[in-house]
Amino acid sequence: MKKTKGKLALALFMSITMLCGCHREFSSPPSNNSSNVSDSYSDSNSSGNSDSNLNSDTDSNSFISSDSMPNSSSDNSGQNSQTPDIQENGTPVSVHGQLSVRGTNLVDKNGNPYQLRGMSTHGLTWFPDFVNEQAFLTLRDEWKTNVVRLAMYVDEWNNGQCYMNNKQGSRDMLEKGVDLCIKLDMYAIIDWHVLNPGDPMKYTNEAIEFFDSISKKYADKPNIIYEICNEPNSGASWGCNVKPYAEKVIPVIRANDPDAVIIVGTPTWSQDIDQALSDRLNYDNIMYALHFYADTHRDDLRNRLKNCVNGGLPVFVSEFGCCDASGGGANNFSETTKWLDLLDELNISYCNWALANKNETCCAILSSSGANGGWTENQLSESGKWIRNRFMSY
Ligand code: IDC
Repeated sequence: MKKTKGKLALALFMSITMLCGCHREFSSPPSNNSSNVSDSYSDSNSSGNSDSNLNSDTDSNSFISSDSMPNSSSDNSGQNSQTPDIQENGTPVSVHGQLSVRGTNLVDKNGNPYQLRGMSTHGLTWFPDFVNEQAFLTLRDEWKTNVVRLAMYVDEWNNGQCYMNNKQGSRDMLEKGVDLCIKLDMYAIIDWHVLNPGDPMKYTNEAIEFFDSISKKYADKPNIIYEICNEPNSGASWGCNVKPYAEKVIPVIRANDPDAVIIVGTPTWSQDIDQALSDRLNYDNIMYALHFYADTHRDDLRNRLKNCVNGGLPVFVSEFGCCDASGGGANNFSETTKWLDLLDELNISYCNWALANKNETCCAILSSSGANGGWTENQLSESGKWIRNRFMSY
């Protein structure tokens, strides 16, 4: 009798897992060879070139055409008129306070739609120099941004440059960044930068431990937004991996900080927001991450975004690049303009990758320039110049 029951239970389990596809083996995660990763970033919705050189030396001056370059007086066409100016009567958090999610909108303490716009750091322990007060002040007062995304790589292949290899160092850098944002009255996104491994569940226990302690520490600060898994990939699916992971981590944050906005990454490097649309998380104040790299991801992904927002999904573009999905190749500013105009129209917040001076197309600062803010135009990369002008055009 017992045996039959056991067999029945096993059969039931097998059929359920087969139905939801959760029994599936993952394709192997990105190897320790960065060029593999870049190839795979660019695999879906790709309609453009996908140069896989991660450490590209490409300096893409020649790809900029003046008419795709925003400036302070134009290129406002797509702006949502409901979106208030960032610097209205004070600095961002004092004016807008605790943010929350209403329908598809991020709203401020008064319930008005509010758009966060800003830079993402590169890996915090790779480019620690960029976490300094002058740099953040420049982003706030000159670039007119209101948020900094603090990217803490969970597990990478460069020893010592990620959380798993250097928990205390990563945590110290992250807190330095959060404390600066608090001091400067900006919003801060705490990004658990899952990239390797692609399945966020692999470090669920570490994530729980980390988010419990960080959300305790900053529980009373309206500045903080939590991003619990940057980019699930390598076959991690919404139903079998990301959602179950989120259902473990979200309650831990909620127990300490009941109303913080939480961003949840989506499968295929945060492109498959449609998987989340049909199977939403049952918590308030959740936003779903969509990431794009403008020269790789174009109309297909924009259409997916429109459909999902029409279907009621609150989306946050916590990372995008003007170039291709490897972070290299050429910038494509006309596609970036299409993207950002759409985001403005839909009141979707966005952060640009990356505040760093690595010799890589996506990095905003030239490698010959320092980290201390006050950058002049000729200290910025083509991408840096362009995105700064876009921020300043609001
Ligand atoms: C890239 C960095 C690059 C680094 C690489 C591997 O720009 O310097 O060597 O990661 O760690 C993402 C990721 C983001 C990537 C970026 C560009 O979230 O970590 O940064 N990208 O490849 N998703 C799509 C592109």
